[in-house]
Amino acid sequence: MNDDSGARSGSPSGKGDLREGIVIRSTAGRCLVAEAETVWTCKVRGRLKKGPRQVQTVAVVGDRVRFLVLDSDPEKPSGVIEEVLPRRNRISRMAARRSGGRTEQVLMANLDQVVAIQSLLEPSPQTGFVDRLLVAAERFSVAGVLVMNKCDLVDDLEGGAPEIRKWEYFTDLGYKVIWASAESGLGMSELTETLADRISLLIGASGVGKSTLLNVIQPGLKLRVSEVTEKTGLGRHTTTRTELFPLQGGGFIADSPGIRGFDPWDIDPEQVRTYFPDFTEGSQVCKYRTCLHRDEPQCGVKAMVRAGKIPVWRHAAYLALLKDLEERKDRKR
Ligand SMILES: Nc1nc2c(ncn2[C@@H]2O[C@H](COP(=O)(O)OP(=O)(O)O)[C@@H](O)[C@H]2O)c(=O)[nH]1
Ligand SMILES: [Mg+2]
Ligand SMILES: [Zn+2]
Repeated sequence: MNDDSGARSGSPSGKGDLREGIVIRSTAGRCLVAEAETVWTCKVRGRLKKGPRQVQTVAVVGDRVRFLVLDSDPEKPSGVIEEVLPRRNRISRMAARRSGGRTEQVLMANLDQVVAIQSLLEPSPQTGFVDRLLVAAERFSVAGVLVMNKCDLVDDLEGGAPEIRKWEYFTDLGYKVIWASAESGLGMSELTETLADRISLLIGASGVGKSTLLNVIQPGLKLRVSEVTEKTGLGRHTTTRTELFPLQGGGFIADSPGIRGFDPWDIDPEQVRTYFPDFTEGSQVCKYRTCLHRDEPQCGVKAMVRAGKIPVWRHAAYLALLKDLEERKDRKR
């Protein structure tokens, strides 16, 4: 995707060319920028780094940037980032500063979707895991996708054991659910299509088959892929940096050990109910506008649970998340 409109000097492929690419890695001194099949090593133009801003905050992973070509030698392609295009969204966490107070640390920009991966068996789905990940998707206004792997381990997939049918609830809520098996190939083309031309953050517990799935889709792709801990579904804070990996068919997979589980997403307990789209209808008739749908009287959401319109497990997942976020907030005080 060349754009010569701002180029300073002539040649279409050489020095002075202005191009557009996506930042796939950002470190203190420089960025790696993917443009078509080439990965360019780029510095950031000094004027973009006004005040205390560092390179990492000027251009983060996922940013679309315009860069000036310095060297188009395929052995060492390099350039200078001249412009960071407006971000569609950003994922950040509030990091504690030594001086006190908190500062925003942007982990990545322009995410298209959160892909929650779990297996039907071995290991069985973690309670609340998908609900949490989809809250994250709502929080950042990106699509939520659910991949149910290891379908080959279930005898009668269509026939409908209740614990399998349960996941169709998310389809009804408007999320994409992919029934998959890295073993049999089920859902692999749907998964490939879903990942194409998008920036996707994949998250799953250890053992659900993330590496195997990616290896089927693109052999040789070496990713860690965000894992959540078995016990709580919450990730640990790490400072390991985010990176994007280009897919052959276009698109990128975000590998971000810093975005595991829920830690960095900074959601207020009072806010979390707004990220359950199925609660919207019931909450209109709650007696209290500030109702957390927990112990309050005349709660429209609990009425819908009693009427069987919202599953008990879904409401329970909400309550567990609410409690977690409250405890987390207390600890931070
Ligand atoms: N039966 C079955 N096993 C699978 C499937 N996908 C992965 N596995 C197995 O599950 C185990 C964990 O897979 P792995 O990709 O390492 O999981 P990760 O920890 O999420 O990266 C391995 O023994 C895989 O062979 C699948 O679709 N069906
Ligand atoms: Mg793995
Ligand atoms: Zn309520």
